Amino acid sequence: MAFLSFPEGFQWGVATASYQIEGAVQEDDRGVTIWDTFVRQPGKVQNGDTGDVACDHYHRFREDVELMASLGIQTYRFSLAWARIYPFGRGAVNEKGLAFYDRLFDALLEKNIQPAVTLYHWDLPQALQDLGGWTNREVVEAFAAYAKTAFDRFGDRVTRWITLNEPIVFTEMGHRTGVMAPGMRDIGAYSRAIHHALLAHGRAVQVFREGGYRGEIGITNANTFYEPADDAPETAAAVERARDFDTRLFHGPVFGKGYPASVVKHFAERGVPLPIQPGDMEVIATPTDFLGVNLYSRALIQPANNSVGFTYAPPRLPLLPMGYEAAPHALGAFVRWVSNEYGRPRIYITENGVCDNTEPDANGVIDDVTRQELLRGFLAGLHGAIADGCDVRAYYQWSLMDNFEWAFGYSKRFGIVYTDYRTLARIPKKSAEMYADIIRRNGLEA
Ligand code: GCO
Repeated sequence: MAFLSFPEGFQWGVATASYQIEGAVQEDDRGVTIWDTFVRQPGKVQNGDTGDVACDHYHRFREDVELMASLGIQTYRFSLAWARIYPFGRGAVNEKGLAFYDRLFDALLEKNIQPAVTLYHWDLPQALQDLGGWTNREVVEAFAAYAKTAFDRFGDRVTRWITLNEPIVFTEMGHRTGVMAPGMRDIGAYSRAIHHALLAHGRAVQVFREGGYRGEIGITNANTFYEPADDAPETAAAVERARDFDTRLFHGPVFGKGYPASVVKHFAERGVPLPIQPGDMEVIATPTDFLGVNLYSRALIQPANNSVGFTYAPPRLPLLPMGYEAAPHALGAFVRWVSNEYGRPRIYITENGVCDNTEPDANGVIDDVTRQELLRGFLAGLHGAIADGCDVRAYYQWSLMDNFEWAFGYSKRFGIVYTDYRTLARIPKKSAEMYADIIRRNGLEA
């Protein structure tokens, strides 16, 4: 065992998102969102769970900030609920919604916790969905206006902005597979949503630059580290196709490399070309300051005779309750790959974590050994990538506390703090103690 020391100034954080923790969905004139609508459709969310109460963070945020301070958390990534600020997505701004986030920012800064703010973590105002949501180009300007309001109001206290969380997930699962809000199953809707989401990102970055706000801005994507199931050259080609349809689809345009040709062709051949208009690609490529990386696992890839030319091979590592493999090597490996692919950008690990459903034992102790073990493995890998020259400056553990895990409802626990959904008590798990220790020492034994 050696002590792996992280670079001086490396930041340690935790992450959450509005719909997953806030609750209070009807309070202070918050507007209805696509998730409020989706959770009410029978069969969409496990056990019929909703985010109506969630962790009740809206009322308990002071307690949550105290909790973070007690763990030594240095930076907190969370999202603003667009519908608290613009209940109908655009039009009249809701002062009460802004005031809630004012209170939260002030509480964080009082404890010296740096906010990192995601503008969009999937809770689109329903009024915009009624116009077609991300499939309608009009949503792009609504997003840019909302972003400007956030920069104007909070820019004195927020210096780290993330435009979108995981467009790969909300475009595909929301519009093609339908397992997330708004639950569409339409490849044309998927194609339009991809392009409009990227355009909205680019417009927000433009607004940020033009306004001369302080701080930095970037985008966060979900990533899986793809590995070939065997050594065949066809398998290596399949891995590249998987990367095209996932990472490169979103990172390519943002880094000025455009959409991968294979993806452009895929949509065009199906009669649903990406709706690119002149000038769009320049907007999307407006330079950002960092890349947000979310990573939970890896996937083994093999060639397939299907529309995309690849498929997942059977897993070989132990499975986590989410159905994917426990693959701690994936974080460092992906960071190395993405760093090389895009010219060594500054990277923040905006999410990494483990689903571990351990319940309290007879003494009320929650010894989440799987999470602790994998967390050590993820961080050891990340340390190696940094040692190799990858410019990673912060790590956010997903999540501060167990919360509403989208279509899985409350059945999946990702927190380092346990949420007792009957009493809403927060109970730090063993992993929280471990994380606090890592933060204190700016490193770990591994
Ligand atoms: C995501 C989202 C989070 C999830 C987390 C665990 O990455 O899908 O950003 O909202 O809760 O990833 O699955």
